[in-house]
Order: sequence, then structure tokens, then C-alpha cells
Amino acid sequence: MTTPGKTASTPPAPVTEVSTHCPYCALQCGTRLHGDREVGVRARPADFPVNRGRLCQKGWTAPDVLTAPDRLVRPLVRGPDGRLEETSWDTALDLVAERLRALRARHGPDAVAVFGGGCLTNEKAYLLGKFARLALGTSQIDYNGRFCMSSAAAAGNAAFGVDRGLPFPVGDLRDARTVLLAGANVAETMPPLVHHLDRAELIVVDPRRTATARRATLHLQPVPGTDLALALGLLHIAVVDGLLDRDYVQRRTLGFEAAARRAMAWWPERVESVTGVPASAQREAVRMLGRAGSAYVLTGRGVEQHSQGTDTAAGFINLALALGLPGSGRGGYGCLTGQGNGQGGREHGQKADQLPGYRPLTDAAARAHVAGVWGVAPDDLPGPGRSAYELLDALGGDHGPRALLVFGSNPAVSAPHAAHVVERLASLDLLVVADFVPSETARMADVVLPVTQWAEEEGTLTNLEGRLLRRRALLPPPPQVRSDLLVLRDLAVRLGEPPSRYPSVPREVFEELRAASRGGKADYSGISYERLDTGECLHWPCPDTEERHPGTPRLFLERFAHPDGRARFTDVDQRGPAEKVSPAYPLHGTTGRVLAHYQSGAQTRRVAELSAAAPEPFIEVHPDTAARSGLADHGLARVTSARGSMTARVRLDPTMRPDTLFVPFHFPGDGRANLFTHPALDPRSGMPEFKVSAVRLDAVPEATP
Ligand SMILES: Nc1nc2c(c(=O)[nH]1)N[C@H]1C(S)=C(S)[C@@H](COP(=O)(O)OP(=O)(O)OC[C@H]3O[C@@H](n4cnc5c(=O)[nH]c(N)nc54)[C@H](O)[C@@H]3O)O[C@H]1N2
Ligand SMILES: Nc1nc2c(c(=O)[nH]1)N[C@H]1C(S)=C(S)[C@@H](COP(=O)(O)OP(=O)(O)OC[C@H]3O[C@@H](n4cnc5c(=O)[nH]c(N)nc54)[C@H](O)[C@@H]3O)O[C@H]1N2
Ligand code: SF4
Ligand SMILES: [Mo]
Repeated sequence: MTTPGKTASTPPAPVTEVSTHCPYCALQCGTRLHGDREVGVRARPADFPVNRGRLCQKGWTAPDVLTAPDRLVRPLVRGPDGRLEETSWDTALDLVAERLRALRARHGPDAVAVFGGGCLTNEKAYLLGKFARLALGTSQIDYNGRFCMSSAAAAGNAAFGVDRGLPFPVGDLRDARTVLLAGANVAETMPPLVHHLDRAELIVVDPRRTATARRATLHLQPVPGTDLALALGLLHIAVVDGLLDRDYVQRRTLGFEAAARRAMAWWPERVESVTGVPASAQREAVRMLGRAGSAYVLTGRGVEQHSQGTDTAAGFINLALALGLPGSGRGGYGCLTGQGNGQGGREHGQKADQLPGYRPLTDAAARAHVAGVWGVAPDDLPGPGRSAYELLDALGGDHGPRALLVFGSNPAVSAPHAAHVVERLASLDLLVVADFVPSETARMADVVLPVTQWAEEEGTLTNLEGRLLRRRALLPPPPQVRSDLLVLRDLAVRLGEPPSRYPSVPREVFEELRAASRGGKADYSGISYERLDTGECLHWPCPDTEERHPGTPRLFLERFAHPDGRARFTDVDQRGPAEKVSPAYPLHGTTGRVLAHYQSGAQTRRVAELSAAAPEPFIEVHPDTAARSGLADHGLARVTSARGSMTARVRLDPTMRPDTLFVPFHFPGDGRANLFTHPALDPRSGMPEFKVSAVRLDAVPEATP
């Protein structure tokens, strides 16, 4: 078989300095990269609006991953002795295609599944969705963004008619008098963003006294999983204390009465008894928001990653609407999207129920439009598939997929109930992972495909404020390393697709994406590499209009995206976590992030400076809680839930709630937080309950030296 990839793309010519963006989080800080493989690559902060000359520790050290000692530089195939062995691209891709064809012939197209990631550029996410629907003909595609902001997205779509994490530029936060941060630890997760909050009074809602909470004027410390009760209580006080913006509610919204009726049952003392947040602090929070000339309500994963995460996000949106903030030009609601391309990655078709341009896969007009761009019949497009955890859970089962292709995720560490997910991955007939480092998931694969990294490729990403950004190459990739786009193309061709259907040059893929998104909610049709390269600031929607459309930095100023232009309150009520604490599991176990590591840690655990800053997992717990389990500071302990247990040393913190413990999820093996997390899913978004499980803390006897 020939290798179409070999001649298809010319590697980028070496340059010595380039303007691009950090590979990690959704802030997408602007960086200047310079150097080469010989002298080493260095990143410097650029004066870009979101980071204004700042980077966090991860951004400064990101180039180290380019030269990680165990970087994947050759395709690997599992040999007869069970070990991964180097091979050629032709051998690896021929093998994958042959086995996919065989599985499909035997079990049907849904026997092959795809798992994508919010780290993929828009071009990759788009081509991955197209590849799944056309080359594989499968409905079984979803991605890790389901674990990330899917609850806020579902709530935003319902309330506003569209989901763009921040419907305003980050810089608008500088004019805020008060900002409510619900379940977001931005001082560790988006440090340069904190600079935009310098002048605001912060209200932080977090069970832990985080670096962010320490900067706050008011810190509300609820029991994990009770945020919706708190949001209902704040709405209650706003109504009772006369802080409701009646004119705005009447002119710009629907559904207030039902939502307010529900909130009337949540008087401050009842909220205090459920959440632990004193009634006086609730009143103070509403006073701070209500009397501010300009106020923002922002949510993060702390309130969203719950089996009632969508309703909880809706609860905070209700509060913002009651105060007359969204689209008022003097405040608003936003969700702080997480991954580098968490926004764009949820718009262009790697999601189970979605086509490019943020179009619903079940909508006949949407199917017809995209099928037209792809040159197929609408009926050729499969229907919606399983959501991320449901997909992982079904792998290898009686009716589940027999093969999985992973692009941009490390679910062996980051998925809930990880031991079960690992077992499902192991039961597959074929696991293929494209990555640039041997992640824990890649190590389990039958075939590993080595792909390019951020500084070796071109593309676009959409940051947390819906702004399109150009990723630019500083270096040519190592000789045997290929782009995800090329991998998808070469596989598609081997599966019988015409090569012309799979452009592998990012700019060409973007041109097709523009056409596919035209007329959709996330309309990119007026955006081009040329416009971005001249430094234009373009937020979607940016339709291809006769007069160059300037993009839309601020949504909702005139109207919301529902046909009648009005926002919707949602009638929501507190249900509580899927699992209650009990004598056997008396503590609330929650999880999250530390500054030095990113996600499953696959990248940052390979950076010496970051590993030195945060070398191992830990269990953050109140000293009294530790003492009850016979533990002193640094004692070895086990956290156990009904799913399983993880092991780490305790870190005592007297500011912790005594009924709660916290574990970061960046570490593999026995230190995986996800060994105890609960895969209960939010019925509206498919979000798992990462942020609260009923757990027990036990000391682990240590061998005496
Ligand atoms: N350093 C670092 N930065 C990152 C990332 C990273 O991995 N590392 N990842 C990026 C991504 S993808 C994302 S999604 C964002 C996430 O950014 P954040 O949402 O800020 O991150 P988390 O630490 O997951 O959760 C935030 C806070 O929620 C709190 N929390 C836990 N349970 C509850 C609860 O029940 N209620 C409330 N109110 N709070 C709760 C935790 O104590 C934690 O401090 O960060 C992005 N930036
Ligand atoms: N307990 C607990 N679990 C959580 C969370 C939590 O708060 N608590 N948060 C959840 C959230 S918000 C998220 S976003 C997920 C994230 O968790 P994961 O989906 O595991 O994300 P990463 O660790 O970033 O994994 C990305 C992988 O893709 C590779 N990669 C990066 N860029 C590319 C690319 O362009 N192409 C290819 N082929 N590979 C690439 C990286 O090297 C890495 O191995 O974790 C979720 N899991
Ligand atoms: S805040 Fe996010 S984008 Fe900025 S340097 Fe840190 S990880 Fe990179
Ligand atoms: Mo995320």
C-alpha cells in the first residue's frame, strides 16, 4: 500500500521566533517562542489581552514537553510477546485499517468508537468528527469535554439559546465591582486571569480555602454538592430584599415566576442547614452583588461537575438574570471553560450529538447542510451516539464497541471510576492511541501513533471568550512524527474514502470548517487565516457577510439567542449528590487541580520543574479529621469509596471543612483520585459526579525502616 501522507504535506520551514499560544488551558495566553531543538526552545509571555505579559509556571515550561525523554517518535505496535515495538507508519496504519474493517464487517459500524479531546485544534476536532461519521460510519464518538464544561453548556443553551463560555471578553472583568466565583480556583487554574480581578471584590464559593478564596472579600464554604441550594437561597434573598431588576426581568426574560416560587422555599436558615453557609454570609453576598454597579457571576468545575451540575449552573444563571446582569453591558454570567480548545472543541462535531457550527445532529436542516458540504447524502450520517462515560462503560461489552481510537485524552487517569474504565479498555479487541507522550492510556494500546505538538503545527483554537486564535509552528516535527490530520487522512484512505475528502493541511481544513459552520450558531464563515494573521480580534459568531463582519465580542447586548430574543429562567431544585455520606463512608471526597499540573498530568509530570513543585498526590484534610483516623501530617492514608480506593499522604489544613477531603486528579496508579469518584451522570449533560463522593479515610500502616 502506498503512503499518501508522505508527499501530501510539506513540513513547515524552520523559523527562529514565532507568536503563538500556550498549549494548555482555555485562557490561551499569548506567547513568543524562540530557539530550536539544538539550543532549546523558550517561551516568553506576549502582551496579549488575556494574559497581558504574564504566564503561569506551566506556560513558561511548556517547551520542555517538546523534548521529553520518552517522547513518542515512532509508531508502536504490540508484538506477540505483549510488548510495544517500533514499526513503520505503513505497517501501523495498514494493521489498524485491516482490523477496523474486519470488526466493522463482523459487528457493524458502531463496533468502532472514537474518543476526542478539548486539546485538539478546531481543524482536528472537525476532521475527527467527519472521519468518524464518514470513514467509520459510526455514531460512537464523544470526547473529554463531556467531563469538563458540558453542564454549563447545557444550562447556557437552555437559558440563552447559545453556549459560549464567556459571552464577553475577559478584559470586561476589569470594570467589575463584584465578581462571584462559584467553584473556580482561578488563582491556580488560570493565574493570569486573576490580574483582571484585581479591582473587584470577590465572593468565592468553594468548600476549600483555596489560593483564590484567600483573595476574596467573602468566602462561602459550602458542603460539596449543595451549591444549588445556595444559589436558590441567594435568589430568595435577592427577591425578598428588593434587589430584583424587575424591568429587565420583564423585558428580557421568561420563566421568572416558577423559578422564584421554587426559591421561596429556600429561606436563609434552611440554606444554612443544608450548605453550612451562615445566613449572614448569604445576605452579605447578595448585598455585594446587588449594590455593585457592575457584577459578574462565573462558574467553574466545582459547581458543574456534579450529577446535578446542569441544574446548579442554571441556578447561578437564574441569580444573574434576576439581578439583570447578562447582556446588560454592566455585568453578566460566564462559565470558565477549561481546556485549550475547550470552546472550539465543543462546536465542530466531535461531540456525540453534534455537527460542525454547533449544529444538532438530529436536526434535518443541519444534517442536510453538513452533508452538502461533505458531498454525501444526509441519510449517510449516523445519528447521535453515547456520551463519554457511557461510551467508555460500554467498551468491549455485549452491545458496545470492540475498538476505540483515542485522540487527545488520557481516560485511564481522568475518567471517573477509573479502575472500571481501565478494565473496559483492556477488554477491547483494538485500542489505538494517537499522542506525543506515552500516557497511561497509550501504554495500554495495541497501536500507538506519534503525533506533532503545539509548537510543531499550525491551526486555530477558540479560547474561553469565543475568540479565534492562531497556533503557529516554530519547529518542524521530528522525522517520524505526523500530524493528527495526516493520520486521519491516511486511515480514511485505507478505509476506502477518497483522499480529496480529507484535507490534511490545516488551512484547507479550516476553509472547509468555515463552510460547514456557515449559518450555524458558532458561525466561523467570516473568519480566515488571513484575517487572523493580520492580528484581527475575531470572536464568533462571525458570518461571511458582504461588509467584513467584525465578529461578536459581546453577545446578548440586544437580544438573547432564542427566537424571541429572551433569556429563560429554569425551574430547578436541589436534589443533592447521587451518594449520601453514611457511617461506612462519612466524608465528602472532592477532587480538582493544583497549579503545577495539567489534567491527567501526562504532559506536566514530564516537566522537571513542575514535578519538583508538585511531585506526588496528596489528601488535603482538616487536622481533626486526620486525627480521628490516627493520622498525623504526611501520614500515608487511603481514601475509599464504594468504587475503590486511592493512596497518598495527607496534608493537614485547618481551613478545610472537617467533613470534606480533597485530592488532585493529576496522578496515575494508586494515587488516582478517580479510583474513588462516582460515575453517576447528570441526566441533561452526561457530566459525571467528579466533585463529590461518600468516602472513608484510613491510615495505611507503614513498614518501619
Ligand atoms: N493548574 C491547572 N490549571 C488548569 C487545569 C489543570 O489541570 N491544572 N485544567 C484546565 C481545565 S480543563 C479546567 S476544566 C479548569 C478547571 O478550573 P477550576 O474549575 O478552577 O478547577 P478545579 O480545581 O477542578 O475546581 C475548582 C474548585 O472547585 C472546588 N470544589 C470542589 N467541590 C466543590 C463543590 O461541591 N462546590 C463548590 N462550590 N466548589 C467545589 C474545589 O475545591 C476547587 O478549588 O482549569 C483549567 N486550568
Ligand atoms: N477526579 C477528577 N477527574 C477529572 C476532573 C476533575 O476535576 N476531577 N476534570 C475533568 C476535566 S475538566 C477534564 S478537561 C478531563 C481532562 O483529562 P484528559 O482528557 O485525560 O486530558 P489530558 O490529561 O489533557 O490528556 C490529553 C492527552 O492528549 C495528549 N494530547 C495533547 N494534545 C494533543 C493533540 O493535539 N493530539 C493528540 N492526539 N493528543 C494530544 C496529551 O499528551 C495527553 O496525553 O479530566 C476530567 N477528569
Ligand atoms: S494560564 Fe493557562 S494558558 Fe496561561 S500560561 Fe497558564 S496554562 Fe498556559
Ligand atoms: Mo476541563
